[in-house]
Parts: sequence; structure tokens; C-alpha cells
Amino acid sequence: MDERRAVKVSKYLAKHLRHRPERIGLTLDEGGWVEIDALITAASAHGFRFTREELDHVVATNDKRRYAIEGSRIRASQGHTIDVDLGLPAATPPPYLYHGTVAGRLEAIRSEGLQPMNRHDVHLSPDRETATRVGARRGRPVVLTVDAAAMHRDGHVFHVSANGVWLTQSVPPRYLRFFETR
Ligand code: HQG
Repeated sequence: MDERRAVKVSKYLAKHLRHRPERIGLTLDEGGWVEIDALITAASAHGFRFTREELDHVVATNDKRRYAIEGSRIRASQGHTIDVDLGLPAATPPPYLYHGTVAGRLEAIRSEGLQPMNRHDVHLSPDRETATRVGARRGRPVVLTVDAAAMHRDGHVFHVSANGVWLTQSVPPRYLRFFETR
């Protein structure tokens, strides 16, 4: 399977497992899971064909391990805009976490802190490199350091997704350090 095809299948999965399952007549359960057979059938019925082998390949080789398979079912490990409960246990974060964004967002972030915007949670990375890549999706990246230890001490709840993304409801500005890359 070539890389372009894998990216195409992965983007299709993200769209329908995180954002718009109803577009192809799918219903996810409350945990975000769907039967793989039902997904393949629904996709095919809506004009996008892929095989179970291609799906397995994408899940296994995806750069960010965005999808998880359990038994006959699949879900996105994080990043949903639709209402799902991933059922992740609360976890103790490392002392610092990182958030990649761009300069144009800083004024709002300085006043309101980090907000989940369209997603369920604010997404934080365990290292600067990952956060830099996340920020670079939108322009020249700016990496903010989050004092996760202090947040945790103050009662903020953290979860870590199956693919290592740290999730929390919001990050008030007092826990943020503004630090620019490059
Ligand atoms: C910004 C991708 C104004 C925030 C990535 C970001 C990640 C604010 C944007 C995952 C704000 C939201 C998530 C505020 C936050 N005012 N802007 N108060 N608070 N923002 O895409 O973190 O490829 O929802 O800085 O790699 O960029 O999809 O979040 O720029 O892991 O698997 O609002 O998505 O992963 O954007 O990215 P997003 P994100 P996938």
C-alpha cells in the first residue's frame, strides 16, 4: 500500500470516526466504537472502497497511532468533535506538557488560557518536538509550556489517550509559559 493511499484512508477514518459518522449512516457507540464490517460496508455504499487488509495496515502503521482495534471493532483514540466518552482513566501527567499553536492565537490564549475549541479537550504533547509539529499545521509554530504538575496539584484532571496525547478540559493562563520556537 503506498503512502498516499494510506493517508487517504486515514483521513477518511478520521472524518467518520471522529467527526461525521452520520454522513455515511454510521452510529458509534458511547465509547466511539463501531464494528469494522459495518464501517467498510457503509464506506463502500458511500463511494469509498477499502479492504480489511488496507484498514489493518493503516491502523498498524499510522504515524500517530490514531486508531485502535479491539476485537471486531475500531475507534479513533482521540480528537473527536462528536460526543463520545473514551472511558480513559484519570492519569498523573509528567511535570511539564507542551502545546503547539501559532502567534495569531496567543492574545486570546493569554487571556482565556487554552480552550478545547471544537474538540472535547485541550490536546497536550509530552515533548516539544511533537508540539512543534502540531503547531506547524497552522503556520510558524509557537510552543507553550504547561505546568502540568501544578495543574494536577490544583485538582485539574488529566487523561492520556491510547496514542500518548494528554487531554484536559482547559488550561488557565496562569499555568502557561510562553516560549517561541525559532
Ligand atoms: C487554539 C492533531 C484561540 C489551539 C494534532 C489550536 C493534535 C485557541 C486551535 C490534535 C485557544 C485548536 C489537536 C483560545 C486553544 N483562543 N485559540 N483560547 N485555545 N486555541 O486542531 O491542539 O492529526 O482543535 O492552540 O496533531 O491544534 O488530528 O487542536 O491551534 O494532536 O490526529 O485553537 O490534532 O492530531 O485546534 O490539535 P485543534 P490542536 P490529528
